[in-house]
Amino acid sequence: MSVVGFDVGFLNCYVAVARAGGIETVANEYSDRCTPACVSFGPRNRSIGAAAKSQVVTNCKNTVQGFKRFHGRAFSDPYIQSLKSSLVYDLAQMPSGTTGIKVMYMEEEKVFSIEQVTAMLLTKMKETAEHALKKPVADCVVSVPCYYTDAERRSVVDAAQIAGLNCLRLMNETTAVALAYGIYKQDLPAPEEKPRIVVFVDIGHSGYQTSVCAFNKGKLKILATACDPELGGKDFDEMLVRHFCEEFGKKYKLDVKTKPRALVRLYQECEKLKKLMSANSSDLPLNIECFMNDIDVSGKLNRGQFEEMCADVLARVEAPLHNLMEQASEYQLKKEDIYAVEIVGGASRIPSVKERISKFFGKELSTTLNADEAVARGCALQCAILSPAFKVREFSITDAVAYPISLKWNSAAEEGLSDCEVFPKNHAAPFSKVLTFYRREPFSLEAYYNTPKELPYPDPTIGQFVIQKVVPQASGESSKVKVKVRVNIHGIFSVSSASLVEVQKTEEGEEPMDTEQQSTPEKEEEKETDQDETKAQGDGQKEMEEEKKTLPENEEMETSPEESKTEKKSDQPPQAKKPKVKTKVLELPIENSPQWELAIDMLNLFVENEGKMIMQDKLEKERNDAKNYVEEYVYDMRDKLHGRLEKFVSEADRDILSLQLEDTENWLYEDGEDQPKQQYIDKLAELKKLGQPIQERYMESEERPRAFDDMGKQI
Ligand code: ATP
Ligand code: K
Ligand code: MG
Repeated sequence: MSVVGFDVGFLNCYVAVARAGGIETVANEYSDRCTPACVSFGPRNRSIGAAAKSQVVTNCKNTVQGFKRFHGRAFSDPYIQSLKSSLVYDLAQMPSGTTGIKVMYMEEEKVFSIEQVTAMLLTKMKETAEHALKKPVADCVVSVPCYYTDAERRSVVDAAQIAGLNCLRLMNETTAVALAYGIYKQDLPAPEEKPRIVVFVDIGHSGYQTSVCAFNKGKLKILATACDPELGGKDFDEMLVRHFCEEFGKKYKLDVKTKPRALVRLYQECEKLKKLMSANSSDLPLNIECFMNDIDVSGKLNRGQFEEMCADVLARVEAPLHNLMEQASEYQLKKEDIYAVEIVGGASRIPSVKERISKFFGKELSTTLNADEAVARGCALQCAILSPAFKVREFSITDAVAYPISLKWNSAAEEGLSDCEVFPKNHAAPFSKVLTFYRREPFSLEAYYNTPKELPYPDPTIGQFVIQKVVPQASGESSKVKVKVRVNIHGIFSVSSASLVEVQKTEEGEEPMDTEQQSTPEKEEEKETDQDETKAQGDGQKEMEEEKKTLPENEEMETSPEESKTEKKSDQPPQAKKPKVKTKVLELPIENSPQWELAIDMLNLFVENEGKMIMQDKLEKERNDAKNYVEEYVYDMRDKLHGRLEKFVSEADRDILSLQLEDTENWLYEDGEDQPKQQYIDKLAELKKLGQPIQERYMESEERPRAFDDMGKQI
């Protein structure tokens, strides 16, 4: 049982673990807590994280960055198509229609799905966690932007699975931040008091997310979220790159856009310049040597000029805040009710961004959280809460549905389609609801987002769900079919179960009536699956009851006139009535076809392939290590033969070994540059045949006086 949180950022990733009673962000093999979201493909292996980032310039066509935005998207998605031209590497269509990346790997052209690429990154992060915890890692919580749709979320869950992880929860990034903020606060209002309202803002490299959250002792509830999925640090970089492309075009007659390598370098330098500008308002230089065509370029910029050229980007900071406060007003909340505005994310360090947010709320911003690590820490905290093996303070987390979800179906009563909204915007999540239909035959439900304009995604379809094996009652009447729909712990919609209530005639031959025997187990089940939500949401159950009265049943009234009667009865306490009829509840199979779902056989294949690639990387590392040992031995021995080993070798032997070392060095740069591991092992053994006896003689002579010393002491 591991407790790990992964912040999979667009640019920067962080790993947090629970260790020694606390949450800790852990460093990778470069002693860096930040791991770049970067994967590079080579002729013999993959490099992931920092090792990949160092190849962004040298192996640009096969080094993949900025792929977080490809999740759950069709290759034909206009957004993907619009990105294609700005990428240095190639995209390709997967057989299923989703987005893949095309690279040279192991000297072959390969297409990897986005799930595979993110899995590679997660593999690296998993290793970092395993190294820190010194044990295998599987259970974890992974962050996603709160604006992710179902398809995007499912794609990330699959990626975690490919990496051999057991993702206990996909956690919205701002919710993770809220948890990291709230769980240690000792002074939160009591449960019956007015909650403390805090706004969280996360501006990363690609996305801008805000949420308004209500805290009471032991719980948090996300009331609303608002985002701009296309506003982040990269947009500022973009403006700088555009500016310098123009400037260098004029000044040096260079067309930077034609040289991917130069462009990648310019992006790197512009990002650095942008960061420097957060701390300096004076003129700052940008210099790149041998930029293009052997030309060195230089330029300079100050913060005022930067803000001017980024005016359009900065102008977009306010809109999500307006949107957020508009939603908050539905809870009768105004700006004055906000206790604090906490900001995180790298781009929240840009002074003009901070100014705008601060001005909007009319208050100083709080930076009490670690701007880079809060998301990962929140995820690790959530993992600790979900882990039975870990003791944490009780804390209930209620998230909010980002986009309203509706169902549509073919109406049994009238011709044509019916629909209803099952989860309005900002409805508590995770959450389950039971809908009742009266049907004689199998039927299908289509789930979709009913506000396509609000969706940063082209396709409002969530998926098709067919309720199978529905049959009429023995009497020929429609059967009562209970369908449970839910937004699960990952924020993903599903039709989780369906059952048919079969009425068996009693001795008196009485007409069927709904009894608690059917409804009670369902409610109990609800509590089990969504414990957090029922605890956090006192009114959750009530809302579900309302749903029952007003939603699909109304539509089916005509076909079952006793319906309203039944519902009223079920409001009475269970003990009040004894069942008069026998009923049997039959579980119905559901055919789930969520949009852009990764087929199970593909998923299994990807799991297998990831294992193979991990093995390949390991073999390649061992091969390289074996080669390095030879190289080290050559240099080490050559020095020592003329140093401390000199006295312990005959001149003739020394000449032979020296020659052998020189030959080996030459070999390493020529034929020996790229050989199987065994070749290096053999080579080293060969050298040691001559070298080892010399070293042994030296060791002996070193030991001898010491041995005498020891003896002397003994006597
Ligand atoms: P996302 O949250 O969109 O997935 P991410 O989590 O990878 O992305 P962060 O690590 O939060 O993003 O932020 C990275 C961005 O912040 C980069 O654009 C980086 O240049 C920018 N950034 C970091 N430090 C500073 C700074 N001091 N001044 C300005 N920008 C900064
Ligand atoms: K991050
Ligand atoms: Mg982030």
